[in-house]
This record gives sequence, C-alpha cells and structure tokens, in this order.
Amino acid sequence: MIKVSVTMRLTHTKNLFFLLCLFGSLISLTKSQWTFPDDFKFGVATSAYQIEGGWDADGKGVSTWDRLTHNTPEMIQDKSNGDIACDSYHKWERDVEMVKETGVDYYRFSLSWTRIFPQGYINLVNQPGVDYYNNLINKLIENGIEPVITLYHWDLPQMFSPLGSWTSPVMVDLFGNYARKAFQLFGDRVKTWITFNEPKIVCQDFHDFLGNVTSPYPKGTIEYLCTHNLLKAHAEAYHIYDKEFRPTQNGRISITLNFEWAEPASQKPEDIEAAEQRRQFEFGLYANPIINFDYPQIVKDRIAERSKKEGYPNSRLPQFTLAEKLKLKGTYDFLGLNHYSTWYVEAVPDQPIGTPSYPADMGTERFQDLAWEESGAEWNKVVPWGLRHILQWIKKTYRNPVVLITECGYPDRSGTVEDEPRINFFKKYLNATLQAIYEDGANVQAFMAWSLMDNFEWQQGYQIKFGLYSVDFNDPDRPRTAKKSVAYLRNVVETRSID
Ligand code: GBH
Repeated sequence: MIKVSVTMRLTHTKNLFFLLCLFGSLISLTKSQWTFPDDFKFGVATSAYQIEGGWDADGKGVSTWDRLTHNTPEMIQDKSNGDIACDSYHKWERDVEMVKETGVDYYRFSLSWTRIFPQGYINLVNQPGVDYYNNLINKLIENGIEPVITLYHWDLPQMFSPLGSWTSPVMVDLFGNYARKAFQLFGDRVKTWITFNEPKIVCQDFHDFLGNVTSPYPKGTIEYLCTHNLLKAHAEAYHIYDKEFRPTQNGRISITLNFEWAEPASQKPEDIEAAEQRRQFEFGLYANPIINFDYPQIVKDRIAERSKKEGYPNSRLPQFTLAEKLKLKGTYDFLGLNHYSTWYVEAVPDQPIGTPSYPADMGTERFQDLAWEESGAEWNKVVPWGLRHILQWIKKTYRNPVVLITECGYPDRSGTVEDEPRINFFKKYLNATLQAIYEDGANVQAFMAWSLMDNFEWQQGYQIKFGLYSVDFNDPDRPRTAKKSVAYLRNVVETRSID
C-alpha cells in the first residue's frame, strides 16, 4: 500500500488539477479492490449426461445420447460415451463434498428425464431415479448449498425421437407434464429452475446429434420448427410454475441461453450492422420472444425474404399467433447466460439463393484474433471484454434484467491440477463481471463456473477438461482430485474479491 499525504493550497488551479488527478488515481486504486455485492452468488455447474453414468441403472430409460453414443460411436471424437462418465449416480455424496469445498452458494445440475420417467411419459415413474435426486438435493441443502436445476440439458427420452423430437408440437405438452412433475417432486426445496440449457445448440447446431432425425432432413426448416416448439414448451413450463407452484413454492424460473459475443470487425457501419444481425440470429431469436415480443424483426425479415425467393409459400420461420406471443412475453424471472468466447463479425455479401440453411439466413462472417490467448478448445479463446460487452448489450436491449451467469469456464487438454491458466481465466472473467456491475450498472447476480469436475464433453468425449476437480477416468472408482483453481475460487467466495 502507498500512503500519500498532501498539503496544498486549493486556490491555485494547478494544484486543483493535481488534486483531481490524485483523486482519480485513488479511485482506480479502489477499483482493483472492488468486491462482489453481498447478495451476489457463486456456483459450480454440471449436467446429467456429462457426469452421472448409470445409463441403465435401476430402471433408467434410454435417452438420445445413450442411443447416439451406442449406435454411432464414430460421432464422438474419441468414440467414448457417458455410460459411466464420472459415475455421479453412485458418487453423489463425494460431489456434494466437493461443492462444499469450493465454498460456493449454488450447485447447478440437470435432471435426466429418463432416470425419472424411463419412457418419457409421466405415467411411469422410476422411484430409484426420484430417490437419487431427492438424496442429492437434501444433502446439498444440509450443507448449506442451494440446488439450481436445469430440466433439459440435451438428453431427451429416446422414446420421443420417432415423434420428431423438438420439431414436433407434441413436445410442448410432453415437456409441460414433465416440468410439472419435477416441480411437484422437488419444488418444495428447489427455488431456482431453468427450463432449457442453450436452445441454440439444441435447435441450430445439433441436428446430426439429436439422434432423432434421419438424413436427409429439411435443412433451413427443421431448425426453426425446433426453435418454435422449444420456446412454446418453455412458456408452458413457466406458466405451469407460475400458476400452480409459485404461490406455495415461491421460487423463480427461466431459461439459459448461450452467447458468444459478436464484436464488429471494424467501425464501418456495415460491420456494426453485421455484428448486430449476428447477435439477433444467435441470441435474439430466443431472448426476444421471451423478454421483448416475438422474433426479432431482422430475423423475421431475412428468413421471409429468402424463403420467398426460394419458392416457399410461407416463411420457413413459423409465425406465433398473437396469443402465443403474449403467452411467451415475460416468461423469465431472470436471464440465464452461458458464455465462453468472442468473435469478430464482418459484413459479407449474402449467399446466393440455393439450399436453405440457418447460416445462410444469418449471413455475415466471423473470425477470431490469432493474438487472443488460446485454451484447450480451438473455439474457446480468452477474451474477457467479450463478457463485459454482452452484459452491456443485454442491459441495453432487454431493459437490464437480472442475469445469472449459469456457465463460464476454461478447457485444457491435460487435466493438470496445476491449472494456473484456468485461475487466470476466472480472474479475468470475474473482473469483467465486476466491471459490468460497477461501471456499467448491469444487474448480474451470480457466476457459476463450468464445471465442478472434468466430464464427458459431448462430441469431444473426454479429450477436453473444464473441471475444477480432475477425475481419473481409468480408475473404476473415478477418484476426484482438487485442482489449484478450487482454492482460488474458494478464496474469491470468502474474500468476495478476485485477488
Ligand atoms: C456448453 O455449451 C454446454 O452447456 C456444456 O454442456 C458444455 O460442457 C460446455 O459448453 C463446454 O463445451 O467449434 O466453432 O463450431 C457451450 C456451447 C457449443 C460453444 C459448441 C462452442 C463450438 C463452436 N458450445 N461450440 S465451433
């Protein structure tokens, strides 16, 4: 600490100027010592298929990810699967211990739909599955940790694939029924609910992975049918909670959207516009109907125009009725945000009319700066200001909603416990969060680290590791070891500051 004592006469302008500068530097001194607000919460996150294993244990039904990894292992880069994963189905007590060790307030995990309802429909309940989540929830609460539950983190009952999965409107009620049961079973103790994790990945990026669509499928159409039904299913679950459970359970419910920041590649008006167009296609497509009203205008216009030129009788983007728009509007008690990385976006000429697709509808081009710090995943560059820009943009675009950062994290390939780069990543992204709170007035109320432990990283199998704890996947006991980042996070939570 530098101690300054100054005596001066304020009548002199030069001295006044000096005093102002001194004030300025004192303020920036305190800035690096910002602390997280008292009601700011920290958390760690996982998802069912990525950690649980026990894929057919005690009556669990088959999910799309069980089917996909078993039938087409070549779809996964290391041909692995989540059959055992971290074996959290058996090791849940150790998991709770670990969350406790990190010192955080929240544990965000997801329910495996087919562990509770093996056939997807709610007529058949698998009691061991219900017991599993009851035990986990109770143990968390005993340890002073709040459970945050995601209802759908990508593992759909395989039973629904022949129905067309999310491309079918029947999913709205099927999801509503499942959500209602979850609220009945666990809502007396669970006060924060997330309907869907990252609909963009489910609907725009994952078609080959849903395990439900046979090729060929109508590209440029299926994405929007999925979006449409998923949004309606979200609204259905929200209103079920609102009407039937909120009065007695008093919790909150929303959705988690992923957002990779789109920064204009230059200050040219066309690049500024391109970046905004990209945000609307990647984020606004989901956020706008929920927070504002209907799909974003630019999205509606572009898809309608291209559909027309392609000879479709209607836009490939379905239209909501007025009643549906009104039903969707406001179906959030907070906004769940998953954030990993940032891209520069530039304007490029639109693709000629040809095969319809979501990327062609979206237009624009994106790239990353080679100078940006790398991680263990090619797409995941360390760009903390991207998070700050997102939080500023959300504040401006959606009237400063409460934001819970439900995922943010750093992957490496080694899984080393000496994970200084991960610590630096958290330091920088937490600092960006502090800047957004204190300099920009963003209403961010939580930061949940992805992930509690190394786990099954979807198409990349076990090759990339996001964990605060490492897991030995070669040992049948799946022992977990704290990485250095655990102590770092614990210190952040205790001191409420990043250093
Ligand atoms: C999250 O999705 C998931 O919610 C979580 O389950 C997962 O473990 C975590 O990310 C870490 O991956 O290769 O350029 O096409 C984040 C969404 C989807 C972002 C895939 C990056 C790849 C971009 N991610 N995407 S690219």
